[in-house]
Amino acid sequence: MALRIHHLQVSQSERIVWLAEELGIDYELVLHQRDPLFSPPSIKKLSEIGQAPIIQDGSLTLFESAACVEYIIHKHGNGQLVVIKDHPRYSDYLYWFHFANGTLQPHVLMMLQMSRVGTAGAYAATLGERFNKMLARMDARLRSNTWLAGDEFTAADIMTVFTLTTMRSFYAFDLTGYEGILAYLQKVAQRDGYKRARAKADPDLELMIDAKPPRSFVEKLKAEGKL
Ligand SMILES: N[C@@H](CCC(=O)N[C@@H](CS)C(=O)NCC(=O)O)C(=O)O
Repeated sequence: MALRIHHLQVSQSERIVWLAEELGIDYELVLHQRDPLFSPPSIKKLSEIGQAPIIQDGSLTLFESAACVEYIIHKHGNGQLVVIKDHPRYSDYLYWFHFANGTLQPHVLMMLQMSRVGTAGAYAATLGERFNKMLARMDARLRSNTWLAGDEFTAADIMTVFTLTTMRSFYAFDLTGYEGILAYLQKVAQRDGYKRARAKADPDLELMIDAKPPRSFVEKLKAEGKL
């Protein structure tokens, strides 16, 4: 059985489809639609937590974006798209790979939850300030480097782009002024692997690479009478 990738549409499992396309590996793609906002039963059947991404390889079922990315790279991708430990950019690679899901994505989720419960005040202000600093650090990095780890496109980029694009349909943030990040997103969108992944995984989804945030996914569901 080929590697099977379960993608919940409009979600961070887009990373795994993108990775498979960049590596050019053989895989079977299984698409799952949100129901209407959260995972459908087909995902819950595979994971009691009910979150994507999920991959299956023979008798193995694996969850968690970073684990899936590392597994696929090493088991199916001949170790491509990583920076090896003796390379001068090794620590840059490690930092940006882990920053994506260790800091950036959880921070955006925290701001999303705070906005839902309507919490304001000093804590929200601190989160906002810190987030601007995160974007500024990434922007500075991308103004002087083609990709996050340096000259080469790596899995650190694959881990990061969801939060700057699709995630903004769940929590709107504006990228105006972050010219390094915006130029980077343009470059990402021109990659053949990214184009193929979007066409297979979320053909109807806009790219969300502009400075202004995209339309809210929740508002879209409401307008369609699904929520
Ligand atoms: N840290 C996990 C997070 C997984 C996660 O939050 N997945 C979301 C997609 S963005 C999901 O499955 N949402 C549907 C739901 O929670 O029901 C990972 O990177 O795999």
